[in-house]
Amino acid sequence: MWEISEIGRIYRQPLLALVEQAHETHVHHHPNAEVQLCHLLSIKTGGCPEDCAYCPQSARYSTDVEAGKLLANEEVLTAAQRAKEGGSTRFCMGAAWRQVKEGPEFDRVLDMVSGVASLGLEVCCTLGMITATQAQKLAAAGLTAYNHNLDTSPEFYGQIITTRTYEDRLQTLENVRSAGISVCCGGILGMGEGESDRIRLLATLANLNPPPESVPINALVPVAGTPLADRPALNAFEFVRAIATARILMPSTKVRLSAGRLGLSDEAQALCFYAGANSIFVGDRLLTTPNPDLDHDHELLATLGLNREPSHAPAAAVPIEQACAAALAQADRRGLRRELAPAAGGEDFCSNDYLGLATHPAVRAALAEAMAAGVPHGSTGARLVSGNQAQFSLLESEFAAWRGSESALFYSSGYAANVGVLTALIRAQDIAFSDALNHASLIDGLRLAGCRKVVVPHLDLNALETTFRRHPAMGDQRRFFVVESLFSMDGDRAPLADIVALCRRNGVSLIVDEAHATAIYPGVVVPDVVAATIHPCGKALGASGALVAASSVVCEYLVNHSRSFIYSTAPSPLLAAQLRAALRVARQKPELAERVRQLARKARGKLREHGLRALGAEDSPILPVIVGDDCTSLRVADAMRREGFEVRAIRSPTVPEGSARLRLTMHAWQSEAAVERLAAQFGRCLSEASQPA
Ligand code: SAM
Ligand code: DTB
Ligand code: SF4
Repeated sequence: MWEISEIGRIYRQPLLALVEQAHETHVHHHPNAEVQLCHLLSIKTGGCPEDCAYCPQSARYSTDVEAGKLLANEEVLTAAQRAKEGGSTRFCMGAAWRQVKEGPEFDRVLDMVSGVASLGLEVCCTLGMITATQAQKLAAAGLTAYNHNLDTSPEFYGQIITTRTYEDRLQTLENVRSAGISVCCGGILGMGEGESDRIRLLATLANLNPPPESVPINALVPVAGTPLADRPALNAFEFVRAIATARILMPSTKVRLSAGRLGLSDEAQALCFYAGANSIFVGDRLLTTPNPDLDHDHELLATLGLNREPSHAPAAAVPIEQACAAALAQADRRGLRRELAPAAGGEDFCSNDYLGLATHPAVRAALAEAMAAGVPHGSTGARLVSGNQAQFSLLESEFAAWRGSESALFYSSGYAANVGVLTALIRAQDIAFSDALNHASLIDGLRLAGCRKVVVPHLDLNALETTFRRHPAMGDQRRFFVVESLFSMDGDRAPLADIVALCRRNGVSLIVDEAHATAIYPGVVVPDVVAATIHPCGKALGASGALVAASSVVCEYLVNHSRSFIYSTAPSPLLAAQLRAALRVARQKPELAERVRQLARKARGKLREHGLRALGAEDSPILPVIVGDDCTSLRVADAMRREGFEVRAIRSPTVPEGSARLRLTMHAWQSEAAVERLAAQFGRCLSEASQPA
C-alpha cells in the first residue's frame, strides 16, 4: 500500500534524482532494454454519448471526427497482420462506446479478438464499461488485456467527465481482473489538473491490488471542438516525472508512453525511456489523432540503443521446464529464489512455535497414549463421507469452550480455513473490506469469493470508517471487514475493541484471522459483530490444521457450504488428539505466553541498545527488522546462521518490494542471555552485510 505522502516525496524530488531512481528500478526489473510496439485501431469511431472533455469522439462536441460503423472483421485482421509485420506485438482495438451491449456487434468483436490472438499478437480492447459476464466472454475469446483508464485523480475527475463515475470505472476494472484478463489502466496529463491530482492518480493505480500490468500515460492531444481544445501544451518534464514515478511505484508494469508523442521532442522521449517507459503506440494514427511516423520511431529506438520487444513465440514452443528454469534463474539474480533448506540446527529465532508445543513432552505423551488407545492415524475420508471421527468433535467442543464461542469447526490447514470461511460466508454481490497487509490466504479467499474487494490502509481506523461510508450496502448486500489480529510479517496488533465498535456502528461483520495471536493474546468474541475467528494451529499450538470459532448456526452453515472443508479428506484423528493436548497445556500454563511476551519486550529493548528498531507491538513475539534490499536480507540471515542463530529473511512478494526484513521470533523456552546474544550478533551481522562489497 503506497501512502500519498510517500508518493509525493518521490514525485517531487529533484528531477534528475527522480529519473535516476526510476532508471535503477527499471533496469533491475527490465534488464533487456526492450520497448514494446503496440498498434491502435479504432474499430468503431465517434458518435459516443459520453462527455469526456478531452475526447474528439464524443457526439456532444463538434469535431472533425466522423461517426462510423463497426469495422468489418476482415479489415481489422488485415490491419493486425500489417501491424505485426511492422514490428508490433500488441494490437489494441478501441470503440467509442459508453459500454458494451450484448448482441451481434459484441459477437463480432469477440471474433475479432480471436482472429487477432491467432496471429500471435497480444490483443487489447477498449470498449467502455463491461460487465463481469462480458469480461468472461472476452477472456474466452483470447483477450490479453483490457484498457480502461481512470484518466485523472478522483478529485479532478468530475471536471472532465460527468456521465459516468470513478466508481463505475473501478467496477469495470474489477470485472476485467476477475475474468483473468490483464489490466491496462492509466491516465491523461495536461487537462488542467494539478500536481496533487497526478500524484493521486498514480496512487490509485499503484494501490490497485494487484497493480495494472500496463499503465498508459497520455499527454492530452488538444482537439478543436472539444472543451479542452485550448489547453496549453504539457511541459515535457512533467510527463517525465509521471513516467518515472509510475516506474518506481509499479516496477514490473509496462509503462506506456502513449498519446501526445508528436508534442515531444526525440530528446524528451529519450528521457521518458530512460525513466522507465517501455512501450509506445506506433503507426501514423492513434485512434483518431496523428502519431509519429513508424520509420522515424524505428530510427529513434535504434539511435537510443533500445530493442524492440521480439514477437511472441507461440506459447507451446517453450517447454514448461524451460519456462520454469528461466523464471527461477531470474528470481535467483534478484535474490528471490526460494529453497526448501533444512534448519541448520542453530538457536531457533524464526519458527512460529512460540510456546514450544511442537515438541512439548506432555503433548508427546498424549499422542502416544492416543495411539496406544487405538485412535486411527488416518481419517479415511472427508468429514461428510467417512471421516467424522470422535476426536474431531471432542477437539471442537473443547476449543469452543476455551474460546468462549458457541461452536467450532476443524479444518485441515489455515489456508483451507481462511479460503473456506470467506468463500462460504461472503457472496459475489457482497463487499469485503480487507486490510492492506492481510495474509495471502485471506487475499485468495476474497478472490475466490468473487465479491467486491476494497483494500483499506493497514490498521488505519479513520480510513476504515471513511471507506465504510463510501461503500454503503445496497439492497441485501452484506459487508465484511477481514483483518488479522497479530500481523505475521509486521508484528503489530489490530485494536480489536475499537474495530468491533466501528464495525458495530456501521453494520459491518468482522472476520478475524487469529493465526499468530491464538494462545498468545486473548481473542475477540462478540457474537453480534464477529462472524467468525480463524485459528490456524501451526503457530503457538505447535501443530497444523485450523479451528474456526463461530456460532453454532455459522459452523453448521460452513459444514454445508464451505468447499475446502467439504472436499478435503479430514486430517489424521491423531492430529486432533495432539491439538487437544496442546490446548490443555496452553490453558493450564498461561505463564508460557507471558514468558514469550516478556522476552519480546526484552529483545526489543536490547535491539534498541544496538541501534536497531523492530516493528510491531512492544510485547509481540514477532520482531521484524527492516533491511530493505532482498539480497542484503539474505546475507544477514546467512551470517546469523553461521553464528548459530536461525533467523529468516522475508522478501517480496510476501512483503512489499523494497521492504525485505529479518523476522525474529521469541519462544517460551529461551533464556534472556540467548536473547542478549542474539541482539548483539544481529547488530554486527547487519552492519557487516550493509557495507558495500
Ligand atoms: N470509449 C472507451 C473508453 O472511454 O473507455 C474507449 C476509447 S477511449 C478513446 C481510450 C482512452 O483514450 C481514454 O480513456 C483516454 O484516456 C484516451 N484519450 C482519448 N482522447 C484523448 C486525447 N485527446 N488525448 C489524450 N488521450 C486521450
Ligand atoms: C490510452 O490510454 N491511450 C490510447 C489507448 N489507451 C487506447 C488512446 C489514445 C487516444 C488519443 C486520442 C485519439 O487518437 O482519438
Ligand atoms: Fe466516449 Fe471513450 Fe471518448 Fe469518453 S473517451 S467520449 S467514453 S470514446
